[in-house]
Amino acid sequence: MTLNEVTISRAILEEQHQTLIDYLEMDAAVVGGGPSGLVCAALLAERGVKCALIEKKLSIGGGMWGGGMMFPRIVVQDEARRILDRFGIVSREFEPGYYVAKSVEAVSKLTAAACSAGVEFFNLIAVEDVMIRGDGRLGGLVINWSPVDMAGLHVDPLTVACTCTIDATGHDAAIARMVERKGGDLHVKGEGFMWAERAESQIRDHTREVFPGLFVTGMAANAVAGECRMGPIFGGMLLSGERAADLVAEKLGR
Ligand code: 48H
Repeated sequence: MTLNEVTISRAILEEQHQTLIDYLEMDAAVVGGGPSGLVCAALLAERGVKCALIEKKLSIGGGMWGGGMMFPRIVVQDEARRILDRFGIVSREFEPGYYVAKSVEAVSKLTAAACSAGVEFFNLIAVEDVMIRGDGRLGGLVINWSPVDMAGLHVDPLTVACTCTIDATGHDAAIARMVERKGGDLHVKGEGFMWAERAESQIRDHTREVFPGLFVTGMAANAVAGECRMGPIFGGMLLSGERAADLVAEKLGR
């Protein structure tokens, strides 16, 4: 068999072009591919929700790759260990109640699970704005290639329609801030000091629908609520992603 470069290019263009068209309308758009977004997307897709994950960076995984200060290990507490197990992420008990796992394995297995469940990934695409109409709901996202933003190019975006949006953009709570900036009835209080016990115990409660059609998960949930940060303990991220999936599935009647 001789390899034809034009066929290779056509395969990539036709496949991804059609995928993008297929996802111009979807049930759930998860913005941000960190741990909370990955768990949320994987669990939604497992329930048959048409779900895309939009990530502005090249790689999926957000802040989990780097573990704690670039030591590629994460800590997960007792309550969240079952989520590590569910995704086949190996962990070791360090002291009673504290489990350590390898961050590269954690990101890879969460990503693989999301792929297997049917999540469609759109990396290198940034959400730059939101669509809110007369019904007062967030019903769509304004997207553009991340390199367009990085290069400061004046290129107009495209849009996708989604019934539910999940802000999993981490510390920035980028989507919630867009709603606030454009005059939506939503106040992002901003993240508080480091206090692992407090931050981890509150994050599930802060994971909620903060604006019609917009759910927050992970660090974004704590940032909207003015809650503390927790450092490199990731149980709260996993539990928050799971909670967000439950809330969105309930909203969608799944
Ligand atoms: C598309 C975007 C956009 C955009 C951002 O930061 P993350 O890993 O998010 P979480 O909340 O799942 O996990 C937080 C965790 O990694 C962490 O930082 C912790 C626990 N910190 C504690 C502490 O005390 O510091 O991932 C968010 C992702 C990133 O990959 C961004 O690139 C992406 O969202 N993103 N994607 N469009 N507008 N904004």
